[in-house]
Amino acid sequence: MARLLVTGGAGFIGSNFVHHVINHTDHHVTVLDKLTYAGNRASLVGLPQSRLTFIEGDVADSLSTDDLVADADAVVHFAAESHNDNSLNDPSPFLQTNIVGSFALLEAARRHRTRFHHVSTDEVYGDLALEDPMRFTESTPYNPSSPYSSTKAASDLLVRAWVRSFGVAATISNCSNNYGPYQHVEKFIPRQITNVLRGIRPKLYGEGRNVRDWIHADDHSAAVLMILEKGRLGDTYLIGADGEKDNKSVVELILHLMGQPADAYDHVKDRVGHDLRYAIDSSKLRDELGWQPIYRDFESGLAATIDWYRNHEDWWSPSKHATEALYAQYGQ
Ligand code: NAD
Ligand code: TDX
Repeated sequence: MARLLVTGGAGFIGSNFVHHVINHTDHHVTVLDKLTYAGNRASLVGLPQSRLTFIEGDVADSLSTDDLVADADAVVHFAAESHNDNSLNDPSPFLQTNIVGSFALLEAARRHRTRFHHVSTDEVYGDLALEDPMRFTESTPYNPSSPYSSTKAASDLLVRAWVRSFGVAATISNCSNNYGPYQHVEKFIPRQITNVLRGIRPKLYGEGRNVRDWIHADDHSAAVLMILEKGRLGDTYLIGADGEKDNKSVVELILHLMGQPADAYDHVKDRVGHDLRYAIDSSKLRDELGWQPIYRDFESGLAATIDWYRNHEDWWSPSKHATEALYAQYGQ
């Protein structure tokens, strides 16, 4: 049995990963999470106490994280400030957590020779034109657009440097847009679902032509676990499930699945510097490690996600009002 330290395990993808690990392995999980506005202990409720330890703390606090990294067989690093819109309004916490926090963890992994996996995003590669047949691969040059994606690019580069300079046993994964349960209501899909549940019209940035490559969070979790167990040290793996959709189509599908008219949404102010399109070629992960997504049908995955939000209003309701108040402040 291995001992995993999962940073950001009370967030969206981190909590899905903890559920996945507990359900599919016999590893023990220690979650280290600062419980920012995006962290929620309720996302870990129901998991067996014997398999899970929760520590509230900051990844950038190197004194308190050192022992946790020393005690772990592997660190899976999800903790981050993750929302592009927030990074445009106040970049500072993004630099602190995504760069200084990753640096502190890498130093601890170096000291204790702990296996390290860094969870990152396809946004480090910038964006693609709508009509471009190309997709991102592991050799696409870095070209991030937002404060968020530039801090994720910076932390990827720190990991690469710590591998090469200090021999840290690390891997990196860059994944596309996730959807599924436990995602904060600030993000596109849960925002629109919970808007409809509250009788508020969904909000589409600009014309809604921007394309995102959707993957279910549980498929992301399975890929991260596989890279942790079988990935080549020092390597980067792209994770994606061939799920390209433009935002307008996603809003229309949510409205359709929730029994609303197709045009019952508002166009609002576009995001500054809004990336046009992300698309992942995950051949390396599929060919070398044998990973395959299980959620291949976006419509049924989305319908299950809508059901989850419908049945878990107690989970999302406490964040909804403040989130919409913040969007209203920025005209979105
Ligand atoms: P999230 O915002 O839902 O969760 C982030 C978690 O990290 C929260 O629980 C928060 O409390 C915690 N956290 C924040 N700062 C911390 C700190 N200083 N110390 C300890 N914990 C801290 O984010 P998410 O969407 O689950 O993303 C998780 C990771 O996956 C991020 O690294 C993100 O860049 C990456 N990623 C996300 C997506 C996506 O679609 N959401 C896609 C690809 C990669
Ligand atoms: O209300 C909205 N209306 C809208 O049209 C919101 C919140 C978003 N959008 C658009 C912006 C994007 O084109 O929807 C798309 C998705 O937006 P987000 O959910 O904010 O995700 P994105 O900016 O694409 O980034 C996400 O995927 C990559 C995650 O938040 C990142 O953490 C991850 O790295």
